[in-house]
Amino acid sequence: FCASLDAAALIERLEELTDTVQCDPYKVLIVDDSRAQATFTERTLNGAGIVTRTLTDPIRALAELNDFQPDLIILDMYMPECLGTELAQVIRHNERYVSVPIIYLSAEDDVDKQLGAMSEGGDDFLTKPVEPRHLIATVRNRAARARNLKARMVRDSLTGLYNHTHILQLLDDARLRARREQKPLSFAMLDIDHFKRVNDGYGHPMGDRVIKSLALFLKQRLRKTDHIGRYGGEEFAVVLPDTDGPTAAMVINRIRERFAEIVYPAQPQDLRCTFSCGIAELHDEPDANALASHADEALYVAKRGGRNRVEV
Ligand code: GH3
Ligand code: MG
Ligand code: MG
Ligand code: MG
Repeated sequence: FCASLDAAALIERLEELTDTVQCDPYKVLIVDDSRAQATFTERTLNGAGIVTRTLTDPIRALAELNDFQPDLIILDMYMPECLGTELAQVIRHNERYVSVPIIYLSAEDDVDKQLGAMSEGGDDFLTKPVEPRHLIATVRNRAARARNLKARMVRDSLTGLYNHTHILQLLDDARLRARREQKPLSFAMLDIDHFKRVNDGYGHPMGDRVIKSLALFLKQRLRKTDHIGRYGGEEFAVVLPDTDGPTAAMVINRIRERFAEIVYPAQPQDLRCTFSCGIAELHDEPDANALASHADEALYVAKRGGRNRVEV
């Protein structure tokens, strides 16, 4: 990157990045009290390049969902601990899993019972023994559609970054992991300085270009393991796992300096922009919101201190 960047080229690159197709293998959680049945399902799906994890004890399903993050769930109907339909309802009560496809796989051949099960949180009902190609096609189609929908739901359409809700969810996941593994975690909030002047002086489309170019700048310069979100209009949020406050400040400061060098060609004169940033390092905050409000306080200090700066 040279000091004066061509904003149009930047935005083109951003669109390329946003469009990159996800091609990780689909992940399927199988819940079945019969080991033999589960093994058959596993082998069929694994043979088609689908990754599986199996639970013979449905009680562990919720913990496993959080850990494995499956694209789809295959549920047995009759298990000693609980019915498949009961488990489906518990899963559906969790906001994060309302749209994960649930497929029942059972020897139950009474159509009324099958329809009843589908009305209680399930999407499809396959009868054992299932034709392998039928199972694979059902899983692939449902998982593909669900993944596509989820990708849209969690992203901001202007920048392709994670949206407000999702970045806070990722922050909370990262917070729990950091606590468990005794590792540092930082959360950064960025806000473009005097952005109203950009809109007022150069028009809303120029404002959008600046927002997009900062989004791309962050994507290119942060690590793959960092999560970047558009927190609000011209506000961004970054989750930095394994990173303490001073290190996060160093990283964002470098980005801040380079971002301030970008020149947006415009009339009557070229435009330059800066941002301010507040960083919070995880201590014992009970949830993501508490950590976010600490970052917000630091951001306020950065603004009060004159803008174009990073505060921890
Ligand atoms: P400060 O340095 O204190 O942050 O000043 P500011 O002007 O950036 O302050 P403020 O946060 O009040 O203004 C943000 C402006 O961003 C207001 C709103 O019109 C504009 N904005 C919000 N979302 C968008 C967007 O998607 N596109 C454009 N072009 N402007 C937006
Ligand atoms: Mg069973
Ligand atoms: Mg703002
Ligand atoms: Mg602002």
